[in-house]
Amino acid sequence: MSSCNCSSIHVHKPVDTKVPVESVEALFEKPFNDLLFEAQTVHRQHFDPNKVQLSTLLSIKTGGCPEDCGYCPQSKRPPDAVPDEPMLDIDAVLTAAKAAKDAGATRFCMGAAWRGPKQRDLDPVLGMVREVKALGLETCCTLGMLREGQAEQLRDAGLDYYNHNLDCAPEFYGEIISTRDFDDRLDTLNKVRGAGINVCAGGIVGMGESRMQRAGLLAQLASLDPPPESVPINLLVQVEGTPLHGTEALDPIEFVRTIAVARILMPTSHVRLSAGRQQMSDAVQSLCFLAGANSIFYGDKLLTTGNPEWERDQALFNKLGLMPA
Ligand code: SAM
Ligand code: DTB
Ligand code: SF4
Repeated sequence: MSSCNCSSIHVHKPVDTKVPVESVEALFEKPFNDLLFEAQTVHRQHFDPNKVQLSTLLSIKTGGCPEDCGYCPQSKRPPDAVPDEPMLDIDAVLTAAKAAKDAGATRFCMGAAWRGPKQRDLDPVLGMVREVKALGLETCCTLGMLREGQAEQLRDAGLDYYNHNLDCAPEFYGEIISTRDFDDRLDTLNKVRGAGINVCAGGIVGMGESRMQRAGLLAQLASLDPPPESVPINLLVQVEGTPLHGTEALDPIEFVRTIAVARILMPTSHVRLSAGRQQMSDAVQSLCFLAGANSIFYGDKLLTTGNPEWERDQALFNKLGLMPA
């Protein structure tokens, strides 16, 4: 399986997966109430339905990325991209991590706008992982593609989770990114799994993909063996200047369906309602929790774009009787 740069008119047959795409599509086709009931039933078999895990993000190296991911404001290709900034120092990282812990987060996720870390980039990150972990937080990193031996170094520093998203179905991939292919992503996930680090892998919807392609993304994630412990489902945050700015918005009900299908396919994974929450009403977020989402990014910033303020999330949790896990 490799990426394809052919035009969008060319229709690809879905790639064969352990979990067949057709069965995933059949879930998407169910009446909404039946789908949500099934998702909530599955959810209750494995989790406390009123608990939500809180992860806080910090961009430790922002902007100037050589990759061409069409959704991303940190790629240096768009003319008004986020400027290239130096890596944060350890004190800034620890200040942010302590604030996240005080606000109730249990996991701290450090992201870098890299294709992948060079050894001289990884060394300071290992120190950050060690010290954030020493604060009593779970640690997560998202640094791009990993080379041989890097996952083991991260594990030895105390990394609990590595986030690396498949982003979209293989059939759609070539329309979004040309600088790395789908198999490169699977390869990094294998390295993470092989080192014994928990896998955090999800994708983005609302990029103009078809329902079949949303099903294709979830079929790929559910076919990872074992499935990822953590599955972030991002709704595209449309940033001006990025190639995907202006894409037709995804119907919120279809987004809720995506969460429900993820929950049914990966019953023991944490499904994270991820990017896109700032633009979402409380009602749509509540439906996502009913559909089985049991994790969020918590804190007023994602990497470079906004996320609901702590106070708004606390008010929503109070309204719904949700508790931090
Ligand atoms: N550079 C590394 C990489 O791409 O692997 C790590 C950081 S990257 C920003 C992490 C993930 O954020 C991407 O894989 C993508 O799924 C998500 N992401 C980036 N920009 C986004 C956007 N505008 N809307 C939604 N998700 C986005
Ligand atoms: C994930 O799946 N979503 C997060 C995290 N993993 C790294 C990133 C969302 C980024 C949204 C755009 C931005 O803030 O730059
Ligand atoms: Fe770079 Fe990651 Fe953004 Fe792609 S998603 S442009 S690799 S920062």
